[in-house]
Amino acid sequence: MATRGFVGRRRPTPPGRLPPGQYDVGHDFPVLTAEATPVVRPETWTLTVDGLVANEHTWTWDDLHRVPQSEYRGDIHCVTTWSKFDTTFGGVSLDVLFDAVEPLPTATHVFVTSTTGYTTNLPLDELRGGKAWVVWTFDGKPLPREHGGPVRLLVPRLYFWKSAKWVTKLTLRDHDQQGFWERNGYHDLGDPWLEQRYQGD
Ligand SMILES: Nc1nc2c(c(=O)[nH]1)N[C@H]1C(S)=C(S)[C@@H](COP(=O)(O)O)O[C@H]1N2
Ligand SMILES: [Mo]
Repeated sequence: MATRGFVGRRRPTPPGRLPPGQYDVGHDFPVLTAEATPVVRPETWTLTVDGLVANEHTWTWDDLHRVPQSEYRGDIHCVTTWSKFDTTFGGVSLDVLFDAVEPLPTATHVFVTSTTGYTTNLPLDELRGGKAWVVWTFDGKPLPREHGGPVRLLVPRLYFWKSAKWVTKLTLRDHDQQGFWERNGYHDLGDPWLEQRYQGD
């Protein structure tokens, strides 16, 4: 690798690229997991979108590979202050899934659940319009288990704790219900550009 001799020398960050209080983590991809890392088998894994929708639906791994795929190329920001530039994740835009289930007009928030019981909450608008994906590749390779493989949520415009690893359910609601970190003092929205780290920020 051409840059090996230069590890430790930080590239200057273009102005405006880092949200306030963040630093460029470089080539590292830290792993942050509150629970034990599960073994999730693609053959038995499913993704359900339910709650305030016209057509509740459950996708298998094979089903998800049959709908139009898309990629995210860009940065991610963890509330513990690292940001990672130029990531590439591949999967399916949540727009495709929402088009299938048809959210009811009363739906305003989404409660996300992982196979492990990890949860997080988001406004529905933050997941629509090309802003969120379920992904199973990172840099063109299968998403590693410790990073949420086989499938994780990706919501790169918000702090990375909203991007639930081993995601299995999205429930649309007419109110916000706090997830795991939010109940423990983290912000309900978590916009890195507004530095919404904790409740009250
Ligand atoms: N299921 C689950 N998803 C999770 C977490 C977790 O602990 N469990 N941590 C969150 C946090 S705080 C961050 S920063 C990212 C970390 O993802 P990574 O380990 O792939 O870097 O996952 C988010 N999704
Ligand atoms: Mo995080």
